Amino acid sequence: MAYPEGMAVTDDRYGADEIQVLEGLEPVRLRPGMYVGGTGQRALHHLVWEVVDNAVDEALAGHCTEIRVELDGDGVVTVADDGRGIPVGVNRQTGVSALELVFTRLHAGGKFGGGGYKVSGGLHGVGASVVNALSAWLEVEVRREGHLWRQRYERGVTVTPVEQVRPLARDEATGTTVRWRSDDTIFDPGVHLSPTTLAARLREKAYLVRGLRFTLRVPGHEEQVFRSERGLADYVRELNEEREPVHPEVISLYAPDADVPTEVALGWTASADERVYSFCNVVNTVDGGTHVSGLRRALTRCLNVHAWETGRLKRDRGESLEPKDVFEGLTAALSVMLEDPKFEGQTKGRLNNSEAQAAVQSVTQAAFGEWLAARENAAQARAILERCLLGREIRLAKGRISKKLRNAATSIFSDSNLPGKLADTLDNPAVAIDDRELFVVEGDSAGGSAKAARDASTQAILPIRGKILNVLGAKNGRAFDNAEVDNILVALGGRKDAIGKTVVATLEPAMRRYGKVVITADADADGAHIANLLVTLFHELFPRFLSEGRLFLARPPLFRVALPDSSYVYVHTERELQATLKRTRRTGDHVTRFKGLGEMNADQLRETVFEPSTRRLLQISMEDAALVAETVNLLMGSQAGARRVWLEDAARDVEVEV
Ligand code: TSJ
Repeated sequence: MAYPEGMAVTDDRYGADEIQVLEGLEPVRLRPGMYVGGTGQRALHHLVWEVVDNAVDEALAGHCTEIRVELDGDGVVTVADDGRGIPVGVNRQTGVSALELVFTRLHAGGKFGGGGYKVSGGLHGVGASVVNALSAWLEVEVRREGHLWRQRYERGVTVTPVEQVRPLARDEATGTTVRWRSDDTIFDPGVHLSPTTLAARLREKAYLVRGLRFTLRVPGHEEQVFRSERGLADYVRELNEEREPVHPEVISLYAPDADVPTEVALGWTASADERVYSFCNVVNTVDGGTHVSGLRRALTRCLNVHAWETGRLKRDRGESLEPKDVFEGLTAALSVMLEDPKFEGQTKGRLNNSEAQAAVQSVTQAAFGEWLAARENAAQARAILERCLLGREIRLAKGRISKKLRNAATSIFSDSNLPGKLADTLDNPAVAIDDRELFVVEGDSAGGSAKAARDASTQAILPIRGKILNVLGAKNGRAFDNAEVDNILVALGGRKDAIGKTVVATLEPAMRRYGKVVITADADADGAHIANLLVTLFHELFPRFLSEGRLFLARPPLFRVALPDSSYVYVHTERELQATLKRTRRTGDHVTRFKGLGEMNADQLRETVFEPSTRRLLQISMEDAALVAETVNLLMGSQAGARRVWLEDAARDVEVEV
């Protein structure tokens, strides 16, 4: 093994005995991945956290109030604290300064001397020596025992002894400062420390160690300070800033003096997801673990007891909340301190100490139980319980729906419940659902000729009579009291489910009976009104179907112009008619005007509405439908106004694929 200049140090204290120490760090340089998880950007940040976490440990031991992190823009990092200073005394066994051992021996961090750390962070526990090993150079300064002490290393090798630099000034505080430049022969080219990543992690650490002040200095940026007085409660408040809280105050449970010091902060929101942030010894346990299980059990238990005691759930009827109900919409932060943390999993992100579960569970159960029962929290406790009960209702409703869907799946092909008026597609399993079209046709008479004009293998007709219900005017779930609305739902393959008094329609993609719906109404004001109401219905009840671009509006022509060769062209607007007459040199005598679909014969209907190669359809986008629904809503009750709403304003013409 070739050692650099460091070996040439002539001081007697750095003789042959120390080869052992120097050899100690060579494995780190040979296999950095094993110690810092690689040689990329993450690994580079890892060095900073390794050093910062040592200073955090000093704060947790109660001896440090501030940690400063500074980048000089040239790859040099400085981390400084105002703790007691790393001990500099010579270790009896080795004859080497404790300070030097910290930086030159693997796993030496925090384990030496008496009265070391009660708990130790550094998830990976590799210590400062790993940072030293992977640095081109590293300098440490200690202010302690009345003096400033200094030592320098290069590539992990000691190059100066522990020097007494000068006495401390009278008002000069004790502390440790470490400055280093990572070795770019080890790290990937171009990797650098990210100020935003550093800031985010320092902010997080500030929440985890109440009162500890972090400052971050980066060239070209103002100094950032992170400090929290109320710990995780501040964190949860920040995390929930964009959400709708269910109760005004974040709940803070704090047991710093428990056997397993524990802190919990809880904030329920109206959001559907759960966010649980967990930490052990100030290190994020991204995959949770035993401490999170303890929290789950305790919160579920407490809220069940509260629900039973307040009579909101009946215990004797077996009614209870599940953890899922309780955690829906919850933002929780949980921090525990363990003397001997066991981190498991691929990325060491899961805590595995069984004592952590018992401890968190008992601390949380006692403190949260008391909080829920306290008179001054009655209103908030009620709001939280109602949120959990809603979670339960949703869970039960989902269960009922999927059970019904499972049951329905076997009977779907029997068609026995389909609307009597539906002229369905032929029962040919070779025709895919996506290739099937449902034409919702206004009026029974038009329905009759439509039946003759369609291609029965792919096209179904559902005639609806007169005006359909404006679903926006219907109370919760009452839309399906309307037979036409109900027919549309059932024909499409949808289901109705009651959640309490509310009827919910579901149109599961797997249960669909058609891939497209074509609204077929006359090209007049009444037809437009019906089309508007149908589009509104889809917007309100089947938004997914709509958003997938499956809803269309048939555009039957208003005129037909006969040409000299006995062929003809269909024309859709007054303006188009004028242009066509001019272009074909025909007159009004050659024009047929259609007053409605009912006036067309089957051939004309086939050509203008059903035949994919000749028909005109408008695809209704979500935006179009939203606009229509909004307008319908605006004009609700004002029939005269509603008649003037012409869907054409909102819809856009598209080429429709065959
Ligand atoms: F990571 C590190 F080693 F480089 C490092 C350690 C970096 C920084 C910025 C700070 C520290 C550090 C270590 N700050 N404070 C301490 N404290 C001790 O090492 C210490 C001090 C006193 C006693 C004692 O028992 O008197 C024990 C210890 C472990």
